[in-house]
Amino acid sequence: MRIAEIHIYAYDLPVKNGPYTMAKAEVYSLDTTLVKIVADNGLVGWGETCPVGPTYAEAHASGARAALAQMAPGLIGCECWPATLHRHMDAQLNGHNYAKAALDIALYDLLGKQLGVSVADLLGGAMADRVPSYYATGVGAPDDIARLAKEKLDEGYPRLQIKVGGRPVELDIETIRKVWKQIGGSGMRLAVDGNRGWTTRDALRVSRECPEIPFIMEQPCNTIEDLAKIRPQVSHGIYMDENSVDLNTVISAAGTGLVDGFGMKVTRIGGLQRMATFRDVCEVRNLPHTCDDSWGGDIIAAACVQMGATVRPDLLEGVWLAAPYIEDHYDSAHGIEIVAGHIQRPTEVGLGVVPDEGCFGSPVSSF
Ligand code: 0XW
Ligand code: MG
Repeated sequence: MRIAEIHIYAYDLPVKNGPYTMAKAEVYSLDTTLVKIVADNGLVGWGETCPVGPTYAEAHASGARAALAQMAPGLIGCECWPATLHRHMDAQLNGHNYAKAALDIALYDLLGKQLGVSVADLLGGAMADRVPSYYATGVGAPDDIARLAKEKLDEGYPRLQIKVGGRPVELDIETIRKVWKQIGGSGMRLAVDGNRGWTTRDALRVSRECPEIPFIMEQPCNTIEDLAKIRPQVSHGIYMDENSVDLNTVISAAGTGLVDGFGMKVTRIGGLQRMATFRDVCEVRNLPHTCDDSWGGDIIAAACVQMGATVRPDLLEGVWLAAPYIEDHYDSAHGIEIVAGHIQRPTEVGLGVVPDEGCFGSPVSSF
């Protein structure tokens, strides 16, 4: 089976009750990119990549489409195997993992359909058909976030991620304490995500002033050097998110014990093939991690759930989806939803979701 056609689509995903706020970003609507690969036997596979605005990661929506258009002509005729595709993509363009990921996901969807198995099977086999999710709040007033925390606990979420940073650190400390008052003792796990927004001074202060609250600090500061600086001085676990831009960085961070886990995005690491390697590296080092993407609709959601289902359950911190912030589904019959803080994995072949006919309008480019 070889790649015969590649079609690229752009689609807007408005944020329900927006904006969504993080330390360095406020987003109202996300510009997602969909990729359709048609094989020479007529089978179709879908992929997606959707940066959560231009300031979260080193990625932006029109950059994804430009990178895809750069690579696409050189991929026509490529055999439909993941490692082959990655070598062909790397021969066309250096870096740009988040764009390559859309093609990688589409290829896995195609391959699953061809072989009659789900993407989770292609990735090694599902450990579970229902995976845990976690709820991520925005940056907000301490009382509001504490109220939301209780609400999400009652809904059945096993984990909460609260956003901090980009404001006086005293407000972040107050938020952490008020949230813990609501969820402490319930079993709900807590991540405090700075999204690169704290100075090392802020991170040290938060850890010193909240020693009794067992949260993990996710990407508290901007750089790997900052993480290394605070590492020996904090009593809280540190997870790397935005800094883990590729497998090379992850292997160093895991290998040197710089971090205790990862917030990981399928598109940032370069797609499902790279994510499976990441999963295996983490398993060898007993490092917990999430299995998310930064944003996107049913296609990326299905990719994250299929992947998440293959992670050793005690290491899976959860599969985060943008679904609670999005109004519509691409696949009106099999759209991916979070119910009671968990997600049912589609068991149909490939990703298990198929966008409704004409959902994204005409392609912005076709090869
Ligand atoms: C909570 N997320 C998975 C969603 C937003 O894209 C940010 C991200 C994170 O953990 O940084
Ligand atoms: Mg994060």
